Amino acid sequence: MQLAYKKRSSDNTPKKAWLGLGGNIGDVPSTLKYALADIEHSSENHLISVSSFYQTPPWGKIDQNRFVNICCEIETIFDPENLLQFCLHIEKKYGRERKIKWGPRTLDIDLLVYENIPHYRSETLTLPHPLMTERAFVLYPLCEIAQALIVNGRTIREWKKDCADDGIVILPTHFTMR
Ligand code: PH2
Ligand code: MG
Ligand code: MG
Repeated sequence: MQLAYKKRSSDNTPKKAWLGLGGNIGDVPSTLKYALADIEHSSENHLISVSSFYQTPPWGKIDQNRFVNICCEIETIFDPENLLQFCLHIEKKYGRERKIKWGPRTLDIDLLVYENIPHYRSETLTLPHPLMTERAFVLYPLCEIAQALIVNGRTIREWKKDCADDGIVILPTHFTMR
């Protein structure tokens, strides 16, 4: 009980947070579905909505396979640091290895935005995610589930308008909660 209490956000009420998930090694749509199920089945988090699945060209380091990316909204009782640790734990469960910056990965889960904390910076975490407003692979899925969310003074819909679509394709895959 003590541990569960310590993990809670400072005022003890669930907070909304938005996550960006992606990968380009293995059967990524399946990995993403398993990761979403793990989030939903954890006692600290509740899945609110999930975007479509997007096939996206590699960004930043272009000599690698295309990615599949999604975004989701959750309700969480974790504070930002513990939510990040939870995300890293799920990444590891699905074989994440950290070798090359922006390189190939089975699963990446990035904490994008955390409700009521417009800006946050520690050694391990910066909020909002510093590159999210430049990345079509984040803005396209995120705009589906959070178009009016304000990040750095603009809505996600406005950020997306300024972002080239990059050849992004919506996949027929869906996540359904069971
Ligand atoms: N993640 C990166 C680097 N480049 N490109 C795409 N399309 N999707 C990603 O998730 C991605 C990327 C580092 O986190
Ligand atoms: Mg990332
Ligand atoms: Mg990451």
